[in-house]
Amino acid sequence: MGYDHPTYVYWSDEGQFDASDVTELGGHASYGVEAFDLDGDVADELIVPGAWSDSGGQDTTSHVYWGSTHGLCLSDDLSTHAPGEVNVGDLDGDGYPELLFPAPYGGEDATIFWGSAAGYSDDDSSMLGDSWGGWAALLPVGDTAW
Ligand SMILES: [Ca+2]
Ligand SMILES: [Ca+2]
Repeated sequence: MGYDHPTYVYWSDEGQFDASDVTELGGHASYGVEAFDLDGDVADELIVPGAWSDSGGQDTTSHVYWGSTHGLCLSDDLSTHAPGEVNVGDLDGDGYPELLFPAPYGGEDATIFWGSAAGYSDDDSSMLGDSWGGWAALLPVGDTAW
């Protein structure tokens, strides 16, 4: 059984949905999808955590689909460990939110992707360094005052 199940966005038109007005996004049995305006341009981005790899393993790809007035653009693809969900918060106060993906199944590290004007990438990320730190990463970080 594969886990290559996409994520669907149904677009509304004045509060009405039409089943034919749908966008299929990459996804891996994702749940815990978040909409958040990461770059402050008013259009929300869609953060799609990878729940499982296609083969069911923990090495997953999570996606940030960038919002615009024309819909969703191509994604930043991030290497994660079956996070299933994401937390968003500006941990260093520079105005760019960080993405915190837990690693809830153990044996892997939770990952912080640092926000910047260039978006998000594996090259600008930090492991929390504790194989069970994934559970701690499930705490909300969006309204911290530190
Ligand atoms: Ca935005
Ligand atoms: Ca930041």
